[in-house]
Amino acid sequence: MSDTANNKIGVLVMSYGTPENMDKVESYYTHIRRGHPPTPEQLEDLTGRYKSIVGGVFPLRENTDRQVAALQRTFDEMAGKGRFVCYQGLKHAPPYIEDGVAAMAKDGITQAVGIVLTPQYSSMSVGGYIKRAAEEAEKHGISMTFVKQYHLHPALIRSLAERVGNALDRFGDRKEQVMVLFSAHSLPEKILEMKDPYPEQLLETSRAVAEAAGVQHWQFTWQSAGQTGQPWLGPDILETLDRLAAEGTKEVLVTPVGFVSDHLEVLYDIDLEAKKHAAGLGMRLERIDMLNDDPRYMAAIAESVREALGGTAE
Ligand code: FEC
Repeated sequence: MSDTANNKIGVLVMSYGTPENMDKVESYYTHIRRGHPPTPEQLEDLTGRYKSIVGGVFPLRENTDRQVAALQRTFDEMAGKGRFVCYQGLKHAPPYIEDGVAAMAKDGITQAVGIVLTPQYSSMSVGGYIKRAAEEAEKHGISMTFVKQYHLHPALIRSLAERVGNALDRFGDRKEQVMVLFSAHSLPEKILEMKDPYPEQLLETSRAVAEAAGVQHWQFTWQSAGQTGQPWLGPDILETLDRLAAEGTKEVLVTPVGFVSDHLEVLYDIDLEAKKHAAGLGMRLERIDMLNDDPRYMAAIAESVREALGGTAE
């Protein structure tokens, strides 16, 4: 890939997106449902979940902003100011993926790389982001390449392993007994027929983190499955907790390896729902701190972007 005339490389940092405020929950939910508005019950349920999470209603927005700013600083330090320029593109809320690509074009960018703020690839998640960005880039004549996954990047694994170690210390002399439960967002079961790499990549990340943290007792479980009437990958974390409790497990450390930020699926599904469920079973449940703008996570992204350029950004 050749350098651009103005020598700048655009980096499209893509993330899930969250409503801008409470009034936008319905349009956000409708976008997730590919244009089908939610029923009043579904809307009430989602609004209720946003209302009950701590730290403001939409922490993902601020976290994504912080991640993109931190990534820009990382690139500036790594390659000199102005060589890489980061743009944000969200899947389900403004600024949408297409807005990010259009902003690059407006700035005269002709060469770009796209990366998603989730480490593992699935055709239903990352594949969807890439498709939209690639289509928009083509419209603007931008030559764009993508990082599909970075689920085994050494800096990512080290960061997650350190978080596991720190969280295990909270259990004091019980830490050897703790079951480390790696988790990720479920997807419809039909991805298995498509030979999608998502489940295997999640296991690879989990295995590498467990090994780096010296963890013997670990399992993987799904979380946050949707209510779409079709079967989703399981077991769900609540079922896994039931089974672990029946087997005598008393302490669990949830380690979400498919998510990188504090957001609804972590702050509600794990911190409120799963924690309450575990307490009802007489278990203590803790969670690792999320990566957010962790410098090593930012370095993992920046290095993956440079690798995707095949060394032309030196
Ligand atoms: O904090 C926030 O405001 C947003 C949190 C959030 C993240 C997230 C990540 C992923 N999702 C993935 C797949 C699906 C599929 C459906 C689906 C539905 C929802 C709904 C909400 C939601 N997701 Fe999400 N997801 C987040 C939030 N997700 C809200 C709608 C109501 C609900 O089910 O709770 C089903 C779509 C359909 O109906 O057809 C599929 C995957 C990820 C992780 C990768 C990524 O970040 O892109 C996979 C964060």
